[in-house]
Amino acid sequence: MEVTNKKVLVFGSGLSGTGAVGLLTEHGADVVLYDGNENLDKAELAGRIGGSAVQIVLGTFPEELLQTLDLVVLSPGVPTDLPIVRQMFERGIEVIGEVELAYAFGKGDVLAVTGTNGKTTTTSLLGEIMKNYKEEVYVVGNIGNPYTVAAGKMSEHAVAVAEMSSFQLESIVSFRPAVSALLNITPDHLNRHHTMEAYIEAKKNIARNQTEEDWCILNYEDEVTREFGKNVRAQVLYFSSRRKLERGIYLDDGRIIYRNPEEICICHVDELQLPGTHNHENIMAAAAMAAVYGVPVDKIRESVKAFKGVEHRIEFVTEKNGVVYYNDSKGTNPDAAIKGIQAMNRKTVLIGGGYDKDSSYTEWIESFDGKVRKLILLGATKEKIAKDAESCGFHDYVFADTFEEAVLMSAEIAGPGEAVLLSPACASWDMFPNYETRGDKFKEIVNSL
Ligand code: UMA
Repeated sequence: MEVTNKKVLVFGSGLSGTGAVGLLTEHGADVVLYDGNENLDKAELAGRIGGSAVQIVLGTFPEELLQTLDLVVLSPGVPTDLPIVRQMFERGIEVIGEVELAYAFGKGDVLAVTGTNGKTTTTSLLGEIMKNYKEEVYVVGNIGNPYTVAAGKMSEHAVAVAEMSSFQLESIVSFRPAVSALLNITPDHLNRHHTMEAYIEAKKNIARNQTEEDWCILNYEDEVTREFGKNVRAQVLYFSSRRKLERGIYLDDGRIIYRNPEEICICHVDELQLPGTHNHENIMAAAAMAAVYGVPVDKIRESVKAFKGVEHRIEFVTEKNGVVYYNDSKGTNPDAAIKGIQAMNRKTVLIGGGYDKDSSYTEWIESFDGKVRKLILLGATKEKIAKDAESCGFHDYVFADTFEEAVLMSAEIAGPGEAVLLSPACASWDMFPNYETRGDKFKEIVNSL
């Protein structure tokens, strides 16, 4: 990709936007950084991008700018159907996502993970396995490290282990991972993608440019991903937590077996530090990705056994007065939050609610299975969840006005032998910049009890 002396607009000034500005200026582009939020501090932003000669535009988009642009780089949080983005497409301006830009400039191989849930755990573990095997490994993408920042540093021996969201995959053009994985697909982000079909299509983009030389790892127990396997060009390897596969990676009587084509035991689930079938699936996916890439099984085994999991995902915080506290702030959709509930082995006071992504909460409430003694609701979705709870015949909920109030309430309600679980089934964006800040706040309050 040639950007020298080209006029490039970077849309969004968050992590991805500032990463993209850095990469573009390094390659001699004439960059304009645009953000729709007029309340941002220009001086602070200029400082963040190294005080470079980049023009910063905030607030309403000045349409006259359109005629001057050669290329637009979208941040993942910017919807591709915004009227101004549509105008860019209509005018024939090249519009790509931040991931595509990084891919164009990055060197080496990419191993990419997507799916509705389990992405971060799988990506983190794969990152650990790769670091155990190779010198130059970058763990990038939705996990919180913009790919554009790493792209500028990569040599041809580098491996990028990339967590890819549907937002990021929506705007790729030539992004082609050597190994991809699509872990599972359940409804999420429907306010952005509008239909389940559009969400699935975005996810499938992960394998769009792969060829017969590449590999695609898919979940045999998810109908969408199983069917998808029939249509990808890459070599497919399935994982399954429920059956033995002729070729693939699967659980057999508690043992993780990799069979491609010879049969090798990676380890027994009792040797793992992460509980739950969903985690065994993530581990199988990461192990399979590494194995098809050529990592020796003993390296994989070592990393898998040492892996302790991810912060904010059913993370044990502390025990106070006989109550155990778990932070599952990463439970940002009903399906992820169901996994949180399933992992509890005692009566639970659950804190839920947050940003509205147009989800339905009935399946989540049905999964409570007598375990949830009280549900504390907060955020933009509290009324909606309460309505779904009523329709499911679950009446044990209360409302909290603030996050702090919700946590303090949970401590008052929970008794010895019980658990408090923050697993909101919603994104945090109505109250926090991200789920990490929400989880950190939870831990801070709990630890100060
Ligand atoms: N903005 C606009 N107009 C819009 C939308 C946003 O101007 O219509 C501006 C905002 O004012 C803001 C900036 O864009 O200043 C934010 O951009 P962004 O939302 O793309 O956020 P980044 O900081 O660049 O973070 C993104 C990912 N965020 C989203 O996809 C929403 C991060 O994933 C990712 O870690 C980061 O890039 C680095 O790759 C977070 C996430 O919540 C964890 N992801 C979603 C999820 O996991 O469910 C998809």
